[in-house]
Amino acid sequence: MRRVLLTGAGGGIGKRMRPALAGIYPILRVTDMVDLGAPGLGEEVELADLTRAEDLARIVDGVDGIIHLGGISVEQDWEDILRTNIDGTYRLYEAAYKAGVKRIVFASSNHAVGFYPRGQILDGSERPRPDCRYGLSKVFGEALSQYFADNYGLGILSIRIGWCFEKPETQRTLGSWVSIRDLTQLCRIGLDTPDLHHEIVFGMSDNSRTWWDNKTARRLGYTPEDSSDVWATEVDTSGVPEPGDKVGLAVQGGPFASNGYKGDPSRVGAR
Ligand code: 15L
Repeated sequence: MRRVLLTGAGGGIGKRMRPALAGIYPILRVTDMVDLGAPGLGEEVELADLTRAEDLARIVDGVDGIIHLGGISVEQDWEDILRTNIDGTYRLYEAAYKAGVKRIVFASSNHAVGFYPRGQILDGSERPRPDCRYGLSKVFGEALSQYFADNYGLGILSIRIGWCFEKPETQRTLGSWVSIRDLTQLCRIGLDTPDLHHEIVFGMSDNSRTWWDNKTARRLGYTPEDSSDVWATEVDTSGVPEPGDKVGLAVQGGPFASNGYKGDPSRVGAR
């Protein structure tokens, strides 16, 4: 990999991953719609709107691999999700293929499978169960990744990212927490592993209390350096109350599954 493109570089994860990627690849091209400041050593900065074809063609030009963090990262109206996460991601992949990009790391989310009950162990081979429109767009992105691997020969890693903030605050996020260092390691695995087709892994650190078996990530060489275990006692004794309604508290997606839920909450545990 000579030139790597980081989309969403001005977002919550992007801002922290940008310095973590500094100096790893000869050129890091960072892009977002918001001001990203001056380029650092070995960096190129591009302002771009991922829903504009001309911007897409410009940012993928000369790129070997993409870490695609850009887009909407929470639940939103269908029109916005459709334009940015679904249509925008498809068009980015299409532009990437045309430009000869070989690798993509797709920032999927645990909300692609957020309607699985808490306690059920997932390993990435299960059927999707999105918990909201945002989660549905991540299911689309995983399917898109499979299609571009199968049909166009790109190597793609979909990472179902958990809770990538400084530290976990609830029982749910103790299970899903990932440090920026570990998430960056996973992205590098996606860019650098030889002969990658398409794999789905969980973006989590080495957490003991989790509902995810990250065996595919381990097979690809992932050795997380951080763990939410160091905050377990703090969360047990003084963590914030678990947010969400009855449905959210029953399923892995938590409050994302609560938003706009129209069904019968008593059925969730049974499914
Ligand atoms: C996500 O996908 C979101 O982008 C992030 O903001 C968190 O809320 C996280 O999931 C979560 O599962 O809580």
